Amino acid sequence: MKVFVQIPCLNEEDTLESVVKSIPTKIKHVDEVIILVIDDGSSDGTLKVAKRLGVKDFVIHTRNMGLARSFRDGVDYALSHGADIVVNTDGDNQYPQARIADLVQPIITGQADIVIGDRQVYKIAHFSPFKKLMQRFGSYIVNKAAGTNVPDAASGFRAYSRQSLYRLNIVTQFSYCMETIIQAGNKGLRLSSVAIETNPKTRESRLFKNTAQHIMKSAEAIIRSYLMYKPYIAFNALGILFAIAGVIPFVNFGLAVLRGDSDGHVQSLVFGSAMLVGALLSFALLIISDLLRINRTLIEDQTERLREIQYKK
Ligand SMILES: Nc1nc2c(ncn2[C@@H]2O[C@H](COP(=O)(O)OP(=O)(O)O)[C@@H](O)[C@H]2O)c(=O)[nH]1
Ligand SMILES: [Mg+2]
Repeated sequence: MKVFVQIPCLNEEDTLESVVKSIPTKIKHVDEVIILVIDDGSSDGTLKVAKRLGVKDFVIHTRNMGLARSFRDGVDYALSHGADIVVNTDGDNQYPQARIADLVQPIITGQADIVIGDRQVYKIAHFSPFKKLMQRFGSYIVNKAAGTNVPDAASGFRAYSRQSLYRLNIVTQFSYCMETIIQAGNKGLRLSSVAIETNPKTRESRLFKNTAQHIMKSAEAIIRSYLMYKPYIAFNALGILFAIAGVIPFVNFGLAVLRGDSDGHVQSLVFGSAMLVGALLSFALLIISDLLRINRTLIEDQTERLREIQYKK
């Protein structure tokens, strides 16, 4: 059993040492723990620090390509070097690396495909009440869209089985954390959580400038993933709303005719027709998006098989 612990890094020279040093070298049922540093175009001494600490495996981006891409490239490296499990942790020493042993156990025993470190957000001292509320709300929405029960959907401290990585396709630039859960849930992968305590904050988040931006970007990622898997629900609801809004003025007009005062009610017909056109469009989009979804499923199937061949051990 080979475990790769990948650390995506953007200028983490100050904290990388404590991260690397706290990664356990021996884990029950694991033969080898390999540390993989993904340098996402750092301009500081991240690489130098990593090499000094004895890290031998690297993915190096010559310029900054973002966290989602860093994650994907790390996974690609790990899988092509024979990883059975890939653990992700951050370079800012936010997560307790010592708990990696607990994170991988449910995968080793076959009880889970993906294990997520639950930061127990309500306990984190430096999170404001509003941030805590938003984290809970975000997780609630993700779980609704994924049909899962993950307490901390935004946590980046995770372990993935090799098989689950064959099946996940990260397509958004942003918030791969949410995206992977929604995909995993919809693909029937088994997720579980392990409660962890986070380390004291070492620096501000660089992924988000402020909470508003965090919310906007997370919402965007959730809506996009949702549309990807359940477009019919969204367009069906929209279509029905338009249809109701279209039928009411027609009924109204009919009643007016029966009363004999149809004059002056033509606006109802105009409005009703516009709404019915909206309904028609929504239902047409429903069909198209559902066909696209079927197509995507087929392509994803092929991608999974391709990865199986490509990364064959
Ligand atoms: N902000 C940012 N972080 C990156 C990028 N590429 C890799 N990372 C790493 O992603 C991890 C999470 O970033 P961080 O700023 O701590 O975001 P947080 O999850 O909101 O705390 C850190 O290990 C970063 O070094 C990037 O393009 N931007
Ligand atoms: Mg952080």
